[in-house]
Amino acid sequence: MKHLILGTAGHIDHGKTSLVKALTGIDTDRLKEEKARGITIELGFAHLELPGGVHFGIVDVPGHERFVRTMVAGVGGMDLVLLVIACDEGIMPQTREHLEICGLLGVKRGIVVLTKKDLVDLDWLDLVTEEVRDYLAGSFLAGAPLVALSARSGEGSAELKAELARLSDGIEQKRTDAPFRLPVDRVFTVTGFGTVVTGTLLSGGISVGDEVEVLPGGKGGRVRGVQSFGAKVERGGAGERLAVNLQGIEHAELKRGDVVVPRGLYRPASAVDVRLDYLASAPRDLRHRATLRLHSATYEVPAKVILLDRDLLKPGESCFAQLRLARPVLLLPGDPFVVRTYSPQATLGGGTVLDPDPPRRRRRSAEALELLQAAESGSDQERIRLLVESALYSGLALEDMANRSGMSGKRIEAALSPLLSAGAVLQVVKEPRIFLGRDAFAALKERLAGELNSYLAENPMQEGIGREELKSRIPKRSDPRFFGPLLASLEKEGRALSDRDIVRLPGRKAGVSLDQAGLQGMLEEALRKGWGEPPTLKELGCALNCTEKKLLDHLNLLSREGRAAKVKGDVFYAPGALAEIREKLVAYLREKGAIAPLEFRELTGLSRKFMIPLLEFFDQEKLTIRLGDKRVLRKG
Ligand SMILES: Nc1nc2c(ncn2[C@@H]2O[C@H](COP(=O)(O)OP(=O)(O)OP(=O)(O)O)[C@@H](O)[C@H]2O)c(=O)[nH]1
Ligand SMILES: [Mg+2]
Repeated sequence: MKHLILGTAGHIDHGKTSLVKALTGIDTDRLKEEKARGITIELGFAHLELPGGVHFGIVDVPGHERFVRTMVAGVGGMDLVLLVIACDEGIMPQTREHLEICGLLGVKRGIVVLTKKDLVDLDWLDLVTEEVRDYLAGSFLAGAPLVALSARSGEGSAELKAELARLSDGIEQKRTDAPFRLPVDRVFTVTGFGTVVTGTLLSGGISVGDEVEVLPGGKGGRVRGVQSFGAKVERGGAGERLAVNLQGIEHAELKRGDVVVPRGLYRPASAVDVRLDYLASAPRDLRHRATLRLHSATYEVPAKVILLDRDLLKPGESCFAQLRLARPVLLLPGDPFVVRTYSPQATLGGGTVLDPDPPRRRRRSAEALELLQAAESGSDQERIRLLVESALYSGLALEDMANRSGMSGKRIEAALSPLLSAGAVLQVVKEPRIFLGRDAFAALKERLAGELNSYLAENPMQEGIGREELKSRIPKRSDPRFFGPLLASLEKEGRALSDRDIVRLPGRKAGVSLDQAGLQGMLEEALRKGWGEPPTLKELGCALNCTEKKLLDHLNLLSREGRAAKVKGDVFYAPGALAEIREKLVAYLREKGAIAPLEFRELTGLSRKFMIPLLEFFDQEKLTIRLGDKRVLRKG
């Protein structure tokens, strides 16, 4: 059984609801107010099965100009439209507007139904037919079948059904292998069951027990029951009108415009990149940054239009634009939409979503325009390459690739594999899989090499930079997880060398230039001069006009080389001076057995400031051991 959605369109009172009733026997005007006023206010739903094995879900829309927004919500998902024109009135304002909306929302086929045939004579019918044919030339209904009919007498109904059967042969059913997406058009409660939503399933299949999420709110729930065309089923498929009973979500938490999707799969976005077609019938130019209302599927949201390649869009023109939305909604690549104004009420244009979660774009950026061009007409490979490239240093995860391109996992893999083997795209994280473009990878690598080089230039005495330190220098808008592959690539090129927890430059030795040799000589000299009371770092800094940090580096190096003796973090002695003090101390202890600080002071002639660190140093060296306030020689 093939499932298709059939919808009505046309001016108020032209006989849409009567036509649906003539075809199906179902009166879709359910509301009291609809009955009283004789007009349709809400979307109406019916269904029709044709002998050829086609099952139509039918959406009947209101024709009143005040309810165009409701009409728009009904068009989402239509495979086929019946453009209803009453013979006695001919083409009227909403005939035009509805036709334009159907065109913008991607309805590809339809049948023109001239209703109320019983009210006119044949000559008149010929005139109207001609007028309609002329008008439709150039629209998606040019050349569409045309059926004249009377809902009153039933004349023409059989012919219309035959046309429907014929036309539906060539229409492909919506994709059932994609994730399910159900835009909600009605919400109600059924006593004993709870919350029920209805809608046209745009893709995939939804089954009893499925875990769902309602976007944009993100409320989670479970499918308790599914009805398709009023009958209980285990699974509803794409193209069917469904009523879905949801567990765990309250009636008040849902409204028309919400979308039911698998839990955790999609993320609503507050901007979309689109192809924007501006209707020739639009009353004035569209300015950059104008605010309009975007309608897609069953929702509408205010949107600021960022024209990406111009300042004005004239009626009849088309361009790339970014729509910044007043609140996040779920749109996917290829989704059609219309834009309208409310005062005065008018449909101005519409188009197709190209990138449903884009970054803020700079206007007139050649890169952005190229990306959108590819999204619109490029090959899969080109689209994926540009998507990854446009993510720059932050890289693009596989999941985001799927969301932003609208491609299935299989298609993405097929597009990715030649890109990976050509090196145009690199996988930098395994789980989840994240990719970087070639240029971004190379640029990040240069950044890292630059950090390594400049660190070592600033710290000539260091063997290398700490691994974590280097990792922390990856640019903020990138990701520390990329560090491993970046470093590995630098190593492969011989531009870095991992050595346990430091990263070195191959072939470089911690060492000093001539100038620095001079500085070291002066340091040694200063320590020797100070002898038992060497200068502090601060004093050295002033004397040698040098930063303390740099001096400390040099002193540490000197101490590693045995050219200075380190007594404490920043206290250094000339090796000879320390050896002399040590000798004196050992001789004293050998003779006297123990030494108190005061005695040490008499022995060496040093002030307290120098004496204490020295005594502690000898304890630490395990030369002496402290007993009360005295020191004795440590045995062994
Ligand atoms: N004589 C005659 N009257 C018709 C025919 N079809 C519809 N009507 C009448 O036209 C009026 C409007 O019909 P509806 O079917 O409600 O029109 P509609 O297009 O659904 O109107 P809205 O939903 O409000 O836009 C009703 O009074 C119908 O009885 C027809 O084929 N012949
Ligand atoms: Mg109606």
